[in-house]
Amino acid sequence: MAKQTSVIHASIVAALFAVLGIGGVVYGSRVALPGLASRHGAGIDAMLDYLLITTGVLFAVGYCALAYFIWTGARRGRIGQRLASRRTELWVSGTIGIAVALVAEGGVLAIGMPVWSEYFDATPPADAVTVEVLAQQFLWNVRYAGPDGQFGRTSSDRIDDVSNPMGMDRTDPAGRDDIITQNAITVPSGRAVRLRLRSRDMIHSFFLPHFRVKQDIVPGMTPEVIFFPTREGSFEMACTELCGLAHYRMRGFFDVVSPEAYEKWLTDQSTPPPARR
Ligand SMILES: [Cu+2]
Repeated sequence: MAKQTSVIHASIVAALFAVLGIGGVVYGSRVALPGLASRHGAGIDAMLDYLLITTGVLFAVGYCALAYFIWTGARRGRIGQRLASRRTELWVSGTIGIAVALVAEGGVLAIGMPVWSEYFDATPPADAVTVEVLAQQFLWNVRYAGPDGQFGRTSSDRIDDVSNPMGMDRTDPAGRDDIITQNAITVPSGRAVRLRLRSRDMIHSFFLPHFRVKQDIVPGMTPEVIFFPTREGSFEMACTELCGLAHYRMRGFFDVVSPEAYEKWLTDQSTPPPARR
């Protein structure tokens, strides 16, 4: 009788864990990622789906095997001999280990390498919109080249938090028409976006969840990312490297607008506001 009760208890606990595990996967697969808005992002999503499904299946198979051996092993009175030779044990576990690694790593390479080359190694199209992003505690400085298409010179010794956050060289004519904003990036739809990322003080990480764009920014390095937005809208931009107490304030917006709205936005930024009477 006592044995029956303990079997019932064990079954209830096992069922509870199974419900938690499966429920977690079902819930997580719905809330994990926000709606996709970039071309290369489809490949990243495919890779995540592949990993979730294959490792999920391997996990389930592994646990079923474990349950089977516990079930049959518990009924055995005593273990009198090895059930398999040492060689067979090595061979079986080695084969399973290599097969699992091939499924997981091989799949990641097969799906991931084309995405990697599209995202990091692609030559930007001639009409790509280039935007410079300079991270600092705790905001994003954003710069556009302006009508002349040339970024003005900058240097770190010219940086002044209030009057010159990006360290612009005011004597450089190329920089006169540069447009500077904070915590907001606007780009037109239908064109590739090329982001040149820099950091002023410490490691930040530029994150556009809808675009599957995430790039660490280490001071002294200028990583670039190229991606192609696939829909218009206003999307969240965040820092995803805990960079200090006010890290949470590094939240901004990445707006993809129609080409006409973008031209108007550029003109609005370039013309100084009318003087007040
Ligand atoms: Cu940060």
